[in-house]
Amino acid sequence: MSSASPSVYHSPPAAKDAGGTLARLLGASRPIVMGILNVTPDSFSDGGRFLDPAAAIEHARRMVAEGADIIDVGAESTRPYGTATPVSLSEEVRRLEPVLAAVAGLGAPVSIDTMKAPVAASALAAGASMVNDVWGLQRDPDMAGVVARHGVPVIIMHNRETADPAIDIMADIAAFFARSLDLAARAGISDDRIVLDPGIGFGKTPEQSLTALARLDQLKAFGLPLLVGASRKRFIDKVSPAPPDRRLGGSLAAHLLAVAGGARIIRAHDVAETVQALKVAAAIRAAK
Ligand code: HH2
Repeated sequence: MSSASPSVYHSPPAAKDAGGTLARLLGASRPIVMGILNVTPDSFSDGGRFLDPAAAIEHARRMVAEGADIIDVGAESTRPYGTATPVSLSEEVRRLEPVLAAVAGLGAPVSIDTMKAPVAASALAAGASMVNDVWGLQRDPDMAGVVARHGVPVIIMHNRETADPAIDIMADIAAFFARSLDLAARAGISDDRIVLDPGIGFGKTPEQSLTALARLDQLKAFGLPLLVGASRKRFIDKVSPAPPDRRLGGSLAAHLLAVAGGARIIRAHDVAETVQALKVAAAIRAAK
């Protein structure tokens, strides 16, 4: 990551999380909804729809109005199911620049979905207040340092280069988290700023994604909040064939069960529907 701009990358700690963004969010007794904003041409379900900054900002505004607690902004598709075109550092920053400050001004905390430390640093400087790393601090050796210096929460997501149907996926996820948590501790990231995510659809067969959802409660052993992002993912298609934009029912089913299994944060494309499903499930539980 030598192409990082030193002025941005080595910016002093901003004590971004001085107000305890994560603690405040998790203080709510209900599940937290993270709305997805993909400023990309090629995301698997909505690529190209929000590449235009005005469309992106409008979509974020709508998600906040619909009840999103966090907006997760990404400018590089992770394409768990195929080969995304790698995006250069400068292109990723260029896509984010016209969008981040405006989205951060909408009132919901913004997380930056990137695996590149300089992109995270530049996004934090532009108004993001959380980092969402789909490689759990293990891809870019500078990522843990950036998170620690800015004092922000980080989402550590499990990932693998390729799926291996022969492995015990829960053991793999637990071993991955242990490595990530070690990196976090060495960098000085405190536990109260860490969220764990099993990475539904990432380096997993569809069956392993189902297993990760079914056994989510095992991950509670880490004692950290859990995030699940099952929205529109391919395992849904394996159970009930449908293209990505017709997987809302499967997404809601997965997310309701994820909450029952211990998820505190749900990452979703369809915010209004997700908020409604979570509210109704909670009302039914409360009426018991
Ligand atoms: N899934 C995607 C991207 N980022 N981050 C976390 N923490 N958890 C996830 O499950 C997750 C994630 C993939 O979804 P999407 O952003 O819609 O697609 P793409 O990566 O193609 O932009």
